[in-house]
Amino acid sequence: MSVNPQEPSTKTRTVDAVIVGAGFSGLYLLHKLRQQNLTAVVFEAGTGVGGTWYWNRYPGARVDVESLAYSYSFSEDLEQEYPWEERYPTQPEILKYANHVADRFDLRKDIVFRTRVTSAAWAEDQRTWLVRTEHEDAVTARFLIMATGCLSAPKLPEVPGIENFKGTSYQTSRWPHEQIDFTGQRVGIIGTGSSGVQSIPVIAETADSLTVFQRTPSYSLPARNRRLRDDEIAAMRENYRAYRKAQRESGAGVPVEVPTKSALEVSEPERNAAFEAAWESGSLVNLLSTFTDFATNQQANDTAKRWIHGKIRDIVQDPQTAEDLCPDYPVGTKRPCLDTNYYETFNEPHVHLVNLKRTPLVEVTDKGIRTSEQEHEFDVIVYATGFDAMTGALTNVDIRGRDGLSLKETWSAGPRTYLGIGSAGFPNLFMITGPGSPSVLSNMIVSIEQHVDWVNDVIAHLDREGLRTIEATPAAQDDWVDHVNLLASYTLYPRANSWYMGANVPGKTRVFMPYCGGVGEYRKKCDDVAARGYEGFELA
Ligand code: N01
Repeated sequence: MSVNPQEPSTKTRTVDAVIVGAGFSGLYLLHKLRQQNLTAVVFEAGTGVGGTWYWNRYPGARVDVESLAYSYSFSEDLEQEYPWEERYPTQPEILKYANHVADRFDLRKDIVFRTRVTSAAWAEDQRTWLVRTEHEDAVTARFLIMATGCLSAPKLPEVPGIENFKGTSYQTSRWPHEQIDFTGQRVGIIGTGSSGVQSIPVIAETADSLTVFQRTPSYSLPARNRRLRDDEIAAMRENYRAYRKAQRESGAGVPVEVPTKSALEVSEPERNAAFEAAWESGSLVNLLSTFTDFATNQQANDTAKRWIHGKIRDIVQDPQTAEDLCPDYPVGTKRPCLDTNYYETFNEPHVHLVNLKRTPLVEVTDKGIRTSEQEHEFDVIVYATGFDAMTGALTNVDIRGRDGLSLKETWSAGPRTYLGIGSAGFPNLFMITGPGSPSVLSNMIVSIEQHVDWVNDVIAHLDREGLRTIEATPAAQDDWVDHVNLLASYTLYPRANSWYMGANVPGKTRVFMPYCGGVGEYRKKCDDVAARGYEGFELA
């Protein structure tokens, strides 16, 4: 089936699978399904491929996993030939890679761009999905595969007056395609998660003034980014198969030395040396795996917290600003950041920090931002205020399963999935890196490839066996949700108001959404389920 990407068609048609999203998941899915001689159409809201890396074009945007590890493993030729340039590639470099993959595997002809999927309804008599788009496309498909990403439904701050601002506003996750010049501009930015932490130093380089509105500070490590050396690229290429195996068996999709000691059983100098080594390495996983009990024991975690506070106080000259930048929740329970000159930027005389815990946001005015203390006037406001994570992109589509069951309503008290792949009541619906899978706690590409391979295998199995449908059983789903919650309850994760918990979206039920048992364990579970004839799923 061929669709001209520039001219979204309005004809009703039938394919084996509708894929929603042309990011790293959607691209690989399309490639895999085609290899099975299945027909698929991908609907993509953007004008190009790349998903996260298409939308998040803000200054300073980079990935926090190293390029040689944050890349597809399915094609050895691609792996051997792709010329990565930097340790932590920039957004343009990653987008170039996504485009290269789309061209190399001739994927574009089955992608309909500029087209958002609005609804999908299961037709029991046909045992197919009817998928509709904003352009009135209607496609019938045996399988609906949501490759919509975990951080793709953006949210603005819940303050009145955003529309009243007379200057220019930008949202980090909806950044314009052209270069923005901040020279001579008074800029205000709301949000200090990864997007804020990465963009603040770059915006500060040219802005006349930059005022940072912080509700919750982040823990951030210096990325120590650099150009890759030829010898390290060659060494990785030589060793890629073994490295990929180690990735798949690891905790977070990035192989690291597994810690053997508690933070509380070593001397303070030994502990501090371990933290210093992680800080110097410029790697988040190194920090998070310094000790065995970092994620589970408050006292152990406090040692890291105090140590990082010391670093912040060493770097930031103004004592009040330094205190305001010190987080008080356990390290790692909100996603930590990797930065280049983040804390240093607050030593610049034209950069100011506003602590919203002391002086909350009141409104956006025509001139700028008003807190409980004063009105700040700006030419530009940047919103780095995050996403309705993990569920937003799924529930934004009106998905109706058996008997008109609404996914959004079914998940109103928190997402319910089996393995983060399927959901009871929604036959032949697959989620790539859905809630209940390791997803955001891992190197996303490792998790994406695992889900795509698993989904592809189960579709092949159904076809081989002459079966039409697969659906999670309510019992298996309940057990899985309980298991995911139980694992989270052993950790410190639930102690922070994070987007992992849905705490950043007012009214969203608080539940820890990802599976925190590690990608290696998770993969074993998925393989085991498949080996037992897709145990926990009903096949018919
Ligand atoms: O979003 P966030 P993000 N009033 O939700 C604040 C990945 N990522 O786009 O923490 C005032 O982390 C909010 O405050 P609080 C990565 O997984 C990766 O930065 O809710 N402030 C917070 O400070 C990351 O974790 C990379 O109290 C408000 C900020 O806005 C995830 O994406 C780069 C507010 C939002 O931070 C999301 O990151 C970028 C309000 N009403 C992103 N509402 C890399 O790979 C929100 N905030 C490096």
